[in-house]
Amino acid sequence: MADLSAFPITKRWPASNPDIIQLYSLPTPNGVKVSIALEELALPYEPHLISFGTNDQKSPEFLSLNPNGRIPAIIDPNGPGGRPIGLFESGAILVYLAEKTGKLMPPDAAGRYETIQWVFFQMGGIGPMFGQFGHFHKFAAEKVANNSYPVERYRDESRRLLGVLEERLQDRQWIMGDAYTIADITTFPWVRGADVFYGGRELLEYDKFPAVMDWLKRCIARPASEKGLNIPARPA
Ligand SMILES: N[C@@H](CCC(=O)N[C@@H](CS)C(=O)NCC(=O)O)C(=O)O
Repeated sequence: MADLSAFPITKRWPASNPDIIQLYSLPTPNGVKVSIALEELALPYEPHLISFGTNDQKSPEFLSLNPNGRIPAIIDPNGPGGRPIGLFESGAILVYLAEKTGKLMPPDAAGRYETIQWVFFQMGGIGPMFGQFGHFHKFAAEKVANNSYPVERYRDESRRLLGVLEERLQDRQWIMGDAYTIADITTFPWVRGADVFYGGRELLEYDKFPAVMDWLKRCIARPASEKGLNIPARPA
C-alpha cells in the first residue's frame, strides 16, 4: 500500500485507497478539467471535495500541496519512477495525465506541441479573461454599477477569444482535429461555465459562434466528460 504520509493534506482529507490518484477539487471550470480527464482515461481515483464555503483551499493542509491556494490539485501515488508526486495547476495536471497514459494527446511530437499550445491558449487566455468577465458581470456587478469599463473590457476580449476558437473549429470536430484531447478538456468547461455560472450567453454573443456551440454540445455528449462535470459532487 502506498505511503502518502509525506503529504500533510492527507491528514485532513485521508485517502481511503492510497494506491489510487487523490483528487482535491470542486466542480468549477478549472476543477472539472481533471475529473473529466480522469473519467475519460478510466483511471481509478478518489475525489475529495474542497469547499470554498469554509475556505478549505486556504487551509494549511491544502496549501501544503498547492501554495497558490486554488483547486484542482492531485497526488499520484504511482508517479515518475514509481514514487508519489503532488501536482497543482490544471494545465500541468492534464499534460501529466496525458503523458502518463499516452492518451488524450497525439503520439507524434508535432501534434503533442500543438496540443500543448492550445492548452496554454486556454490557460493564459480563455480562463483568465472569462473568469474576469464573470467576476465583474456576475459577482462584483454592484461594485462596478457606475463603471461599465471592466465588463466591456473582459466581454470584448472573451468574444475575441471565442472568435479564435470559432475559426479553429471551422473544419474540425475537435480542437486537434479527429481526436478528442486535453485541449478540448481544458477549454470546454470554460465555454460552458461562462453561460452556466455567469449567465454570459447573451453578452458574449454565443449565437455568433456556431462551430463553438456545436463543439461544446459534442464535448458534453461524451458520457465520461459529462460525468466529470459533477465530480466531486457538491453537497446537496
Ligand atoms: N491556473 C489555475 C487556476 C485555478 C483556480 O483559479 N481555481 C479557482 C476555482 S476555478 C479557485 O480555486 N478559486 C478559489 C480561490 O481563489 O480562493 C489552474 O488552472 O489550476
